[in-house]
Amino acid sequence: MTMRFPEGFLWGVSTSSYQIEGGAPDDGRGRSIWDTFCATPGKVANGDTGQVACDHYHRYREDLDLLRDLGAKVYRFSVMWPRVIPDGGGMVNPKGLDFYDRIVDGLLERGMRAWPCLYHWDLPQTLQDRGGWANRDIAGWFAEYAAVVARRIGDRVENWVTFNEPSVSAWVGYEEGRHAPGLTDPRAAVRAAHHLNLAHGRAVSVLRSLTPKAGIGTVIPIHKARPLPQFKERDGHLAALFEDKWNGVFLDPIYRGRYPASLEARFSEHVRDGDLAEIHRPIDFLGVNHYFPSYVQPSVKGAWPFEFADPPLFFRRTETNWAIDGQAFYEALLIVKERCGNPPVYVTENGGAFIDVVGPDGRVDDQDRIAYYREYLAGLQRAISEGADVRGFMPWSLIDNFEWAVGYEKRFGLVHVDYRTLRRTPKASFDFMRKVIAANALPRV
Ligand code: IFM
Repeated sequence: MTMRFPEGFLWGVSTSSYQIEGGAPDDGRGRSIWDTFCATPGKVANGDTGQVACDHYHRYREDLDLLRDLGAKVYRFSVMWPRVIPDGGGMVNPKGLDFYDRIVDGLLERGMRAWPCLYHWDLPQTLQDRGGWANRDIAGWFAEYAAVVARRIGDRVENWVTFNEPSVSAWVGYEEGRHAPGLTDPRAAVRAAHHLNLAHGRAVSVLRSLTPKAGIGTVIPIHKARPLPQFKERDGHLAALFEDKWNGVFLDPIYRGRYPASLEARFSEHVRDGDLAEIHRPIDFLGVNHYFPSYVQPSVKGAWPFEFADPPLFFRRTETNWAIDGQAFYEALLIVKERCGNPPVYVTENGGAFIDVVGPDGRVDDQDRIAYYREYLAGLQRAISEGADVRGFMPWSLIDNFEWAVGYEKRFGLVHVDYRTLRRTPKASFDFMRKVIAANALPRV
């Protein structure tokens, strides 16, 4: 007995540049805000950095072979802005572009399609020195960078992704300070959020005119927010506000041409005439990332009247302490259906960190990760059966990689990476996903 996915359902995999590439000093790559953040004592667990990461910059052929062996049809990778334009603007680094050219050709040679993402958090440090996402000029800088990449690889791109999780860049990078650039300035965070949206809109216009045949989308992590069960009545409004902050700020300008009513007052000082029309340009799909349900509780500490709460104890958790709940995934997909008018959706990230033990035979039997995917893929099928227009799924991630502030301790890959030898070993979850993809179905237990 199996549970089938719709005909033509698209299977792929996602990765990101800073998390896997390494090759930091090579071929003229510039410095990113994550290089700076990692070099700042106390910011990243164990002092880990992305200098070498998985050395994908040199071992990309092996990784593309793994993608092919998995049966992936598409690959969402990200382009590192400072590899291509080391100072963010001005001089272009041809060797950096060559690398992404090789990736795209390598995919096509292996029968796969390219979905490059233009921004997965590695901003050139020189642009941060000029205010980064809090500086309105960045919308223009981003559009120029998008044009440089489009001119070089755009003839072979199937779908562009403008941004990966702009909400994390704004809220975690500028307000909470847990990610680069490490600021704790709520007003700058709101400004950054608006400029990330504006940059998206400008890039859509550039990409449409330079690559009219390619599709364009963006990737937003969709949160299903809940009050703690014992405070359902009291905190329901906080969950709604939380979803406005994390989902609505990035979805509503694109799909409704405005900011959520609850947040208009916070945004109005940064929004100029014409901005919302620029952001409200049609896109072809929405990428949805989702990992865990978000529990909220009141807070009087920060700029918002809520904060993350520890989820109820009955949930199983991943190694990053994220509650495992396929029901929340299903609900997140229905949020998109309702809030955005049921656009075409690709799940562009989903997965979990677990303790991966390398057995004496060298194998990693990651049954916890397989159980996680079973539960989440079942939630996905339920959303589809209720009319959500979900067209594809990309697990996070192909290989273990640099997990930002928690360094290399947490592993999300379908493929194990030995960070001493950089040897890749497919885990049991790789075999599981390969079978799911081949059958276009979730085998029942
Ligand atoms: O590793 C990250 C990725 O870069 C963005 N989305 C969440 C993943 C897991 O934390």
